[in-house]
Amino acid sequence: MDYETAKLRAKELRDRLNYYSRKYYVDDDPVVEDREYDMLQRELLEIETQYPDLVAPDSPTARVGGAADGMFEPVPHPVRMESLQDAFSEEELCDFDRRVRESVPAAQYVVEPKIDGLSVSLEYENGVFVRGSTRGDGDVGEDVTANLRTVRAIPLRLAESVPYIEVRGEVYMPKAAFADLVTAQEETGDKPFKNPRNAAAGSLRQKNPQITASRKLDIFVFNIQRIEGVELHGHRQSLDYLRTLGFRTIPDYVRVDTIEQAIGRIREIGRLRGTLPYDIDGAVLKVDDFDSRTLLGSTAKYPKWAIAFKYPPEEKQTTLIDVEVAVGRTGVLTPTAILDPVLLAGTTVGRATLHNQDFITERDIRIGDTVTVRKAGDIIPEVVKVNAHAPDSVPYLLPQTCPSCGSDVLREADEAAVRCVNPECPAQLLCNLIHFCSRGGMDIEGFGESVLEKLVENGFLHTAADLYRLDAQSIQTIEGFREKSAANLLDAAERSKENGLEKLLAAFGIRHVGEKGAKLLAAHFGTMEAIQAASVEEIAAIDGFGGVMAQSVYDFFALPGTADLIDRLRESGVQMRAVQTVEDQRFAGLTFVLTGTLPTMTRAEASQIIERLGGKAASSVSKKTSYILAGEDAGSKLQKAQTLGVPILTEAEFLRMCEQE
Ligand code: 0OX
Repeated sequence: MDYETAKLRAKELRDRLNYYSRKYYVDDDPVVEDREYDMLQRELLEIETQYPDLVAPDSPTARVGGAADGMFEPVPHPVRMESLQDAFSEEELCDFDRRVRESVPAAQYVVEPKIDGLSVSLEYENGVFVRGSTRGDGDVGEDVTANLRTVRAIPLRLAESVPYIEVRGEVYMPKAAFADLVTAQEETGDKPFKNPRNAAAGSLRQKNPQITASRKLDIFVFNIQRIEGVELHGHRQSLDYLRTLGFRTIPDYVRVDTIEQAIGRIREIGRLRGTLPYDIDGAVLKVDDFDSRTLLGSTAKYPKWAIAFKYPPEEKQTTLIDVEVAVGRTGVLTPTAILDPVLLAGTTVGRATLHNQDFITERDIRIGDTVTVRKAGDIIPEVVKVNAHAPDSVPYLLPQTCPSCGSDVLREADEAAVRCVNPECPAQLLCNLIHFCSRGGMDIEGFGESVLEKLVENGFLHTAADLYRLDAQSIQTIEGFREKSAANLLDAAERSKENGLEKLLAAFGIRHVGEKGAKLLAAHFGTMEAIQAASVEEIAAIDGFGGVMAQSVYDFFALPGTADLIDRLRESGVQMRAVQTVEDQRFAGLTFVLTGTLPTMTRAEASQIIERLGGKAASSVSKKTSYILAGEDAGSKLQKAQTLGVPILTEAEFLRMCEQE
């Protein structure tokens, strides 16, 4: 690749990886398969190795993992929580072995499964659990002690009173617990987690430990980071010792003498993968002997004595029997392949997403085709390719009319999605109602999918405004509802009337406007009337709003049914003023990055002040950062800020900026 092409590609890769990484670590909402991320990251690394001057300060290759975002107290890791180098083929494992044997000719390895959860550190003083933290970027993590205390498998007191020990393990959510959680989330209309790893991460980074406690997390411990008063010589020995202390240690590990045996074991773990009660995303190969590890040492990021083998996503061939088209809340027609069921990565797969018309056309997927389906780390299977078309088949086209209401569908020029634009479409109505009542919307307890479905079916709900006009008698016509349960539903609806403008706007589910956008809208305009009267330009002037968002808000309020919906909600007593208007916006347009320990306040408190004054608290430093607020032991972020010339504030200077004039 020539320099100019490499430069362009590196920029594209950096932007994509940074976006994916933010979705994964900050929003707990991954948008690509882990393997795709790994592959893109590797491509970027290769370009950067070939052209070192293309290494940019914001390169995702320079970062190990999820940077802290100030929600929890920072915890430095004196012994770095290193990440693992990846291998995607057996050949790469042999290369690793060759490198190891140059320094340690008789190396023995331990092979263990690689649990797909999140790494944590647990510290014990005199045998008592005193602190638990996330890995963060490897040097500094976040204090999640209260949440980790709720994980039953973590001993709060060890069987032996060692003066000091810090161990590392992987917190994960068993597959069964994940399935139950998703079912419950679907019932309550909450956005379900995409995979067990995400569910574990979301559960651990909760402000309320009671929520973490309800999530059935588990842990496997696999490393001693620091220890006082005990001497250990090898990995296997240390795992045995950890078990005697009362830890749940990494299961199914074996010690081998050669790379061939290691590969054999790795293949075996790969075959077992689907039958395990937890997700694994690979297998780890580690040199057993500690002196040999010291001899091999580490690079800036990872130890040279260990490597992670990542399994290719499992693929199977099957027949695509039919295509089912559903209509979502925003009217988007989503095609799903109905498959002849196949066993894939431990579960029977009978459906796979087809995303949209472009996806189908690019692969020329037709009904009756023999297709390859894949299920990687994620839960949703996908059609990878067509192996053979069915005889006499024709290219598949999404219907031209809505499968729910029969209206014509539309495809906007710059969009992949085909949508039904009939605001009264019943399929959309149900999805809209589910969203309206969900936690992210008006948070009306009891109005889950099945209850709403019955209310719609029985003709009690035609718009969200009807939720506030229900009576106990109508509800009791639904099977399973008695006086008390009907009254509970009505109470919940009544209570939600006081939620305020912000929740109501979020409940409308305006395209491109999530909870954050609703908050900004409410804070900026203060009343529903003001928003209804606003022009696109006035809406676009809100800091944090883009043109697409503004247009979408404007379009929503211009829809024929919107004014009527709002009037009817108002008549029922639904409150439409912003609960709290932001008056002082002195930090509007400014982005702050917090790092290190501040003398008097926590980072969460500082973030709250910044946001209250209209600013943004971000997790990583870039050219767009306005200020870095640095406390004691500020690490790499401070260095990066210095290189980029970002102004650095002490807490005292920051507080001065916040003072009332
Ligand atoms: C896992 C896992 C993660 C110790 C030194 C570098 C990585 N997810 O199951 N990490 C490690 O090892 C650390 N082992 C594992 N089994």
